[in-house]
Amino acid sequence: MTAPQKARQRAETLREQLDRANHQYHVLDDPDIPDVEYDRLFHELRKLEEDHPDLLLANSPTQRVGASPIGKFQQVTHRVPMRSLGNAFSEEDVHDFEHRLIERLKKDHVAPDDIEFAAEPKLDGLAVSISYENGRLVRAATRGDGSTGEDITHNIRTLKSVPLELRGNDKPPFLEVRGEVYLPIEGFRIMNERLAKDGLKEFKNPRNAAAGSLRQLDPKETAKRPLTVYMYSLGEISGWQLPDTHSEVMDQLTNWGFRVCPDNRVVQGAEGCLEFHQSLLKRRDQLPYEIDGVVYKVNSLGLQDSLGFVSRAPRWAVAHKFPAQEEITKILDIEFQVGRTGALTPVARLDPVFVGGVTVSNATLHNMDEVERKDVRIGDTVIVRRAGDVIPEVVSVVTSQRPKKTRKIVMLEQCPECASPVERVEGEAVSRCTGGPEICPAQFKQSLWHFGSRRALDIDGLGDKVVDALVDHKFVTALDQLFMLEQGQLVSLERMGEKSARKLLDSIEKSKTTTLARFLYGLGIREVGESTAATLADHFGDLGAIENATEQELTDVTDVGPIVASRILDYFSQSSHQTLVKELLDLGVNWPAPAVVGASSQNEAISGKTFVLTGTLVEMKRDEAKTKIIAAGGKVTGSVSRNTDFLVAGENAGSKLAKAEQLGVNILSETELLGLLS
Ligand code: D41
Repeated sequence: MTAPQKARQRAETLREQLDRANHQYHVLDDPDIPDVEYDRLFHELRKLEEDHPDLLLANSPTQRVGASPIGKFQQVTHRVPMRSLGNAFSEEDVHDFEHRLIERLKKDHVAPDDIEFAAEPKLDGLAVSISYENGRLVRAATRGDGSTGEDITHNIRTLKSVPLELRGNDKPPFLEVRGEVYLPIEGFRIMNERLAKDGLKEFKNPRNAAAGSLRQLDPKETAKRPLTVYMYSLGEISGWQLPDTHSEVMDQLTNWGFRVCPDNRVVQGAEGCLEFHQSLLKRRDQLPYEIDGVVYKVNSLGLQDSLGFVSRAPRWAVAHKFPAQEEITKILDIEFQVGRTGALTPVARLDPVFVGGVTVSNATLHNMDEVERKDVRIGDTVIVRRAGDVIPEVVSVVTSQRPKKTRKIVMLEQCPECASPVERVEGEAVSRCTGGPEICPAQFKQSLWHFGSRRALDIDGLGDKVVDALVDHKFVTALDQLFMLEQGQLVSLERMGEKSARKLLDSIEKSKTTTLARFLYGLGIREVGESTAATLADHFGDLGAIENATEQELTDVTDVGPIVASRILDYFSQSSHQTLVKELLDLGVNWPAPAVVGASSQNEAISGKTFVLTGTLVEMKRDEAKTKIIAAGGKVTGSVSRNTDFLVAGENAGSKLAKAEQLGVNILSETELLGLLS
């Protein structure tokens, strides 16, 4: 072989290897070579192409960011229009949708008993069209108004999840695919972090960030953004035999090397659609991408043809929206809520608004730094967000709608609950009531509620209403008095019958037998959260040792730094706390003595190992599993990393499972976990 022949062959091999590595990494989320190896191959190819310019091909992996900035975007006409989607907002709308389909198909004498649907998450990104001639990417365009979009070929080429060259053998002479370009939530977070660090304006949401990234005139800018894409339909196509169903088309797109959403499902009838909607709505906050609903498409392409289009939307598809997570409303007033540690949180009283599926009339402003950063004032029109079960928050002010008269928000000088002075420690974002739970009823109520909460003493029936009543009636003025309550006192409370009083007393009695970790956590020592409490309990084994520990002994414990240590020392140095703890023990609060170190209660399979729990567990609640793992000497964390020893995957496990697989973390089923625990 001559030298130029050799170079040509080497370049070809390198291109194949790089394309394959790209596909593994960006489409399958399953990298199979290390980054450094990719870089080596990439640089070798680039060098070869520099030395032999005749070897350079337009679709070489080195040419993704080849183009220079353009002056403006060219217009592109979609020969097959990009349709829009009709909307459904309720279950009834979905049943109506199915009903319309059946009626229409009956007329054509093709009505099936039960219609099969392809159900897909509806990504909140930007619709694009990408065209291939003889397997090569030639053009990409935005959806625009559906008939004309903008040419964004140079930007789309920078997305490594988009093949420049179709994979496989069965390549049509012409193929147009359509999909949604979006920013994964993690990518959005990283991008905003970078912008903030550079003192630049952050993007409001992943959708805006994706749109802004695609509309860059310089592809080098687009290449810096972690954009990706899921394909969801075909556009124009020639010289290729269509399969029978949409889901088969999606399978073929996967074969050609495109990314297709792994959460797509084929379901039966409106009922199947609604189940899909519900299960995805539940998982909404765990998904690695943002969605604003789901899309149902009649799966049979033959039926799609019979149904056709009405104005600009197909009759055979509908978008079933999720409740909006953001809404606009007005701030009527600001109040300050006093938390367990005295922190004063500014809370906006809102003109009630339906958002995230419920009516919201209060939203947190977090702290005064946030109030200033967002420049929120009373009277302002604001965007309120309620995502999942998170407390609703004020996101930003709609400054264009600011009335002439607004009132600035100022921190109080006195606690609204007990009139003690409010202080703000230098360098901290929060202001605090200095009264403490002994003086401030708000702090005491929160402490009491915390003491009885699920992860502390777990007292069933001690909700915030009952806590308020007990404190307001002065039945409980210190934690220990909880254990002196009597039936007569309880039934004298509003909305408390004989039966619920009995039940509450029973669960208070039951809560006396607990664990050292729960008890410590329940005391509500600042900076001592659930996991620190567990570590302390584990390390010291008994309460006396913790009460009498020196600073040195405390900081010797993993994860306990000087601040946490000083909070613990501070807490137990107060005589009121010493008395309280003694009282609680005298009243019968108890926990099993610690196992002797090295004795048989340590579970070897679990002790010292780090676990992550994901998905729905069937046999036990996640909390329960967590408690058991910790009790067996293991650790439970929230996210998968190289330090994770086991991922326990329940039903519908999602991104954490994928990540664990990628990192080669051991994966356990719930049954296997139970096996280890027993
Ligand atoms: O995920 C999406 N955003 C999505 C959008 C999807 N999964 N499927 C879609 N299917 C269509 C039809 C049925 C018209 C092929 C769509 C869209 N359209 C769409 N995106 C923007 C406007 C319409």
